[in-house]
Amino acid sequence: MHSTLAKALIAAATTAIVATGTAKAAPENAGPNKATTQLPFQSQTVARFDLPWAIAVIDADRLIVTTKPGRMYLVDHKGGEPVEVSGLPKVAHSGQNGLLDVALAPDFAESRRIYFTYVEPGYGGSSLVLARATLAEPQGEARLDGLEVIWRQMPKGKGGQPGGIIAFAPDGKSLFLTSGDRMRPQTAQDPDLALGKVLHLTLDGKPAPGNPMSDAGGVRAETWTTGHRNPYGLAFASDGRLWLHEMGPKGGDELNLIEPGVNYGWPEVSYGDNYNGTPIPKPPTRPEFQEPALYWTPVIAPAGLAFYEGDLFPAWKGAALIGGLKTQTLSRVTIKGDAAHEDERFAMEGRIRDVAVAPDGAVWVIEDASPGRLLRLSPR
Ligand SMILES: [Ca+2]
Repeated sequence: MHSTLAKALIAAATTAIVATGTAKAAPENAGPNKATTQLPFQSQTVARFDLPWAIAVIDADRLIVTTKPGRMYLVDHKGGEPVEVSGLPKVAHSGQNGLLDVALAPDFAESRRIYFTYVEPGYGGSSLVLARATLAEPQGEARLDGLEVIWRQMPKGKGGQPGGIIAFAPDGKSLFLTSGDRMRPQTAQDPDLALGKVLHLTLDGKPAPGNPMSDAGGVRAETWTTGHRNPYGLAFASDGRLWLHEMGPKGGDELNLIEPGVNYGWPEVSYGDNYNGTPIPKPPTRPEFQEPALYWTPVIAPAGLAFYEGDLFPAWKGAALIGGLKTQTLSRVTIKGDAAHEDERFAMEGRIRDVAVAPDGAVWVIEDASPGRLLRLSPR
């Protein structure tokens, strides 16, 4: 290209980026980070479960644990054995599918209501569903009352990578739900399929008012963001911004800042490539898609996301804690503006499936294994 023309084009492009105000720093690849075995915490094994999937903290001592095969437990780490919760629905447990996330309703202290996700069996395949129920604890027992499915992925179909993470809005008036691509990549770009999306729903599972396509009806009215692969982490930071991580294919795990109406590019662009080796265009080649804030190549297989605001680990305040299934690690990621940096990666002894922070500042993690341990992390 003629050098004068090239300079003019670069100047024009620079002007355009500055003018739109959307210029963002190139994402950082956290891949080469090595896990440290110099751990600032001790791990207390509180219980063991068959394939635990998610944890929800009730208070400093008590948690709810789900297992992928379809069981739910109440745990009191100062009490006895975990108490199994009865009244669970039948789940389609196979591969990555099964009983998934659990979260306390914003008014749990009064209502005792919980929300949870699972893969529901049916003709022609299965579907991700969002359900809610009331947790009753009569005389040392535990059961779900008033179970209702409030959102259902339709049509049913095959495939893993269900997503299924629940995050309530900071005002407690709506919720966000991740939906994976069920191993059918092109669905993530189909605006009429609730696959590869983040949905924004009312507490009754209906499209939340004010969504980017709220007038369009159907799946479009439920959709907050588009173009995700398999998001197993979704959480609000203390500043009220929503963050998500998702597993890439061969390379290209992502941490994304979630903003309404944005398309995050899967499967059109990725810092990873297909498992069969065929390349996928890199995000800078398609500026209409939002780049991640951070990506991991090689992958960590991120699972579980919690922002640390406790007092036991003062150096971690405001950081995102992210489990790694493949790397058997716990990552501490610092966020500054729209950029993210993986500050530390702690070597754990198993595949970390979920992370939570208790009100006393302790960090809780579970392992993806059978048996998989529930661990309470506190300073050495
Ligand atoms: Ca992406």
